[in-house]
Amino acid sequence: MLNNLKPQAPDKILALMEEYRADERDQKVDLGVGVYKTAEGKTPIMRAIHKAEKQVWDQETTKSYAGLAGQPEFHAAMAEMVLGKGYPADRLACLSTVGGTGACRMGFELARMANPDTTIWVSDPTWPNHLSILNFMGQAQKPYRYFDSETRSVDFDAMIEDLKSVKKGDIVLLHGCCHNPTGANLTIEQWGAVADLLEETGAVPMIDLAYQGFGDGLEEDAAGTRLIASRLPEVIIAASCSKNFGIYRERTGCLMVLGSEEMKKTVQGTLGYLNRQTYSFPPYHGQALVTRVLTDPALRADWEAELEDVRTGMLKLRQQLADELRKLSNSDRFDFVAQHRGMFSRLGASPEQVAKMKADDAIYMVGDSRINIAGLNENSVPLLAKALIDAGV
Ligand code: PLP
Ligand code: TYF
Repeated sequence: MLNNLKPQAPDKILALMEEYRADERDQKVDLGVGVYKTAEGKTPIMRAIHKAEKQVWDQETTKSYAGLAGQPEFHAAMAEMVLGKGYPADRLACLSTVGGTGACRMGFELARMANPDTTIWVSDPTWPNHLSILNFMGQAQKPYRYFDSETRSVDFDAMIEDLKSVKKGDIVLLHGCCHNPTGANLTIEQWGAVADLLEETGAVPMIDLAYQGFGDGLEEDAAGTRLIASRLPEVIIAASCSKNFGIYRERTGCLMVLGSEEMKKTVQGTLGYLNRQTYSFPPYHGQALVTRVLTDPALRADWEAELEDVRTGMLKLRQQLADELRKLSNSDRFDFVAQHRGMFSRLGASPEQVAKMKADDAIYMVGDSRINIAGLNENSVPLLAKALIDAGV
């Protein structure tokens, strides 16, 4: 039986991570997988998480099963973080999931249950996992244009033109902030225009929010999501706690579904059903940590301060790289690096140029020339800038 299985193509980003580890050159730079790193290349446990973990260790008295849909206090804390104080609890259903990836998967499953004929519209490009999950599900999907590879900014006219073809009951998948892989994001006015279009067409927005706090700030990064939530009758949000709480391996995420008050009970029941069919109870530990950090004022203040340092550190590296490239290229054509937000920027190098930088300079980036800004430090920024110019980018 098992001989019927065909080899599966590996995840390119995870394969690159292995390749980097195996590279024996002393001077090497990892700009691949989207994991935050300090200037020393470490991915630390955040201070507040570490303290919360000690508290949980001291106070937890059982490891018995907890909630099938997750912990209500986690849902409330996440809803407030994402949607703001005064979020419409009476029409919100929540599900704790296995990371943001699990939230995306469950969101797609929910959409398919609600409308088997739905088409899921995804930005071109998008996070490769979106596409592979949708392909695996056999889910109808269509790309909408998003990125202008000349200016390395959002091609908003093209995006809107493509989204004019969405149908009632289709899903439009949007990145809430810090677009992966491009780094190019919608302005708040553009979010408003997207909301107009969704209202006109009756399509349902699904927002993947994996980097809240990594772009312009915790509140600012939720602005687009909040605008959509305030305007549309039905909204699906897949939030990840992996990056902003630095708890990647704890696999913590939250799927939020806004609908009518009348449907809340059915939606909530369907969400629990989806967990049960897939893995039964979701992981508990990460939920407990995040809830503590968000609800204890001292832990929260410390977490927000550390997250802010992470964010501004990445912005500084962006500015340094843009300045360095301005100098070396004698032009402003790389200024987009300082305008992009989040961990990633798509630089616009060809696959051959990306391969050359890996071979000649031991600089690892994803094949589409996406870099993880947090993989840089003050010393490696000039190396990357020189490598880009030498490669003819
Ligand atoms: N969505 C996007 C766009 C991402 O980049 C990620 C990446 O890490 C996720 C969702 C989910 O991540 P996780 O499943 O680790 O929470
Ligand atoms: O895009 C990234 O690098 C992150 C991490 O299968 C990631 O989102 C990459 C690949 C993957 C899961 C997470």
